[in-house]
Amino acid sequence: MKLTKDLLWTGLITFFLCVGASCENKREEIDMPSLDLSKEHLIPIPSKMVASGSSFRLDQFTRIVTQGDDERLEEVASFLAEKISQKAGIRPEVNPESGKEGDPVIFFRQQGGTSWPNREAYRLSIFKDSMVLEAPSAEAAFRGVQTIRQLIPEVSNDTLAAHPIWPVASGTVEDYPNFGFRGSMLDVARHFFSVEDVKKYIDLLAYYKINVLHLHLTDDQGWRIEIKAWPKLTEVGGSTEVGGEAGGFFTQDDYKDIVAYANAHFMTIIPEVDMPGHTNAASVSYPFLDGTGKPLKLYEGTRVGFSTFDTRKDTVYAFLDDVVREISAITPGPYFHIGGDESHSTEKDDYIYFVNKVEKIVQKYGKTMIGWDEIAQADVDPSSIAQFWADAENATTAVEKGMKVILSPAKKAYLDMQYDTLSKHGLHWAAYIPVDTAYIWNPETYLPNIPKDRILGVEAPLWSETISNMQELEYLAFPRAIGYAELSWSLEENRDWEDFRVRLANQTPYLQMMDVAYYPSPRIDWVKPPEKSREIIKD
Ligand code: TNX
Repeated sequence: MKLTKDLLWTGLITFFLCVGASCENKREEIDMPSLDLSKEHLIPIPSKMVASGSSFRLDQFTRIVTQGDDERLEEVASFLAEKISQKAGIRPEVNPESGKEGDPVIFFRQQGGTSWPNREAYRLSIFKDSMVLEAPSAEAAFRGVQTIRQLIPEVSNDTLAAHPIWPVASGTVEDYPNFGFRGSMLDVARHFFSVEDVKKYIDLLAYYKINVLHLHLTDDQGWRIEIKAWPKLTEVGGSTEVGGEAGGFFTQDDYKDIVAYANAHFMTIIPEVDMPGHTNAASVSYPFLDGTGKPLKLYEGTRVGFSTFDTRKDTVYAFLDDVVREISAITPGPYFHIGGDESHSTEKDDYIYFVNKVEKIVQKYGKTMIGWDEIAQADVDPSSIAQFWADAENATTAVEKGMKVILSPAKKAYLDMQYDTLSKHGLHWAAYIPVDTAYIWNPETYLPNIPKDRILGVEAPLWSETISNMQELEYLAFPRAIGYAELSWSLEENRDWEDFRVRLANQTPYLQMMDVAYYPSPRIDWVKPPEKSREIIKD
């Protein structure tokens, strides 16, 4: 049944490519090598793979053809063409006018229907002369494209034909994510990171099918997002950072640029404005916001819990209305994160009053509220989401209130925890998290009393008290973020540390190509990337 369908598609593709073109001069038959798809080093590991023992010929004659009404399908095809060109130096044409029979084709076929396991599911069928990526949408096809990228070898084979060929193992991949929410968080408040830095982080995460980037935009040490109605937030509040360096902030245009870049990677940006605690930078900029009554000055240290908004002042909520409105207007994603953690200087009843009021503001601007797990103590709406980081009781309370939970257990998923006592950067208040500890846990059973359908997904936060540049960021995030990608995408029955270890060891060519300063954990037998065999010849 399956085979017949595949044959039909290969025939259809050939027909499509021959229309309007000369199909007479068939190319020489190239004997493609036998490759084993099941031995490829894919991360996250797909739901199902069946190898067929041959290989697809990727070369300078390869074209990409799309079929479907999702207007972004061709954009996804062009994304793949661009990535192939960066890796191999050949750029497949997308939807060319014509093609020659026998030339290899990568076919993107949008297929609706309800038989897909979920929204991001895709099927990739790889034959000798064609590769067929079937998916219900451009978004799902984008996830499949990451699989294709990972299957393309680093170096070409120069002996199969007169021109270089990148053989891709043949067979079928049927894949879908276990969780629809697969995220990381970047703290740009403790130390500021530039638009370019954030874009590189997006590139790296998207390659491993992560689809959410949560930006921690404000904290005691810095306010990093322009609010037009309140310019001092960034002029004053954005002027420093931990250690006293210059700080910085995103203009609204910068933020839009990040959002657009994330969108091009089918990634949702979640903005966080942390409150009512973690608000020193805001209160120094506009002292009427302050609820501590203590002298205010810019803060360059790393303590937490000393600041709070004045939760009983109407002007504070008028201010927050502007902030939530302006940020929501430039955030296409459905979420607004209000922080809500470690408000040690806010009285409990003030805290509850505050979260209740801010939830209404967030809803007024059409967003779903997310907060760190403490927000479950307020009278939160079931549509709001709690992000578990430390207190299992709060997570249970959230679920009792009908809320969904994002899992970010500090002991397992905090990217800012040191790997071990020798780690150059990071903290260890929650744990030391070596690469295996980060991988070996099950999000579905980590917390008792939380059924799977209450878990939105997994997010690995990267707090930035101890990191101030991209190399340091990469040292903490990689390779662990790659493990979290697998933990949130792949099914538990397919996850295995020993197997992951080997696949992770083989990420070196990609990490090296991307110039990632990853932590070379001694628990991984890192593979030395192959040398490029010769200059790539373009036709
Ligand atoms: C706790 S996790 C915090 C952050 C710190 C982090 C450092 C959370 C919601 N709050 O303010 O940066 O620990 O690991």
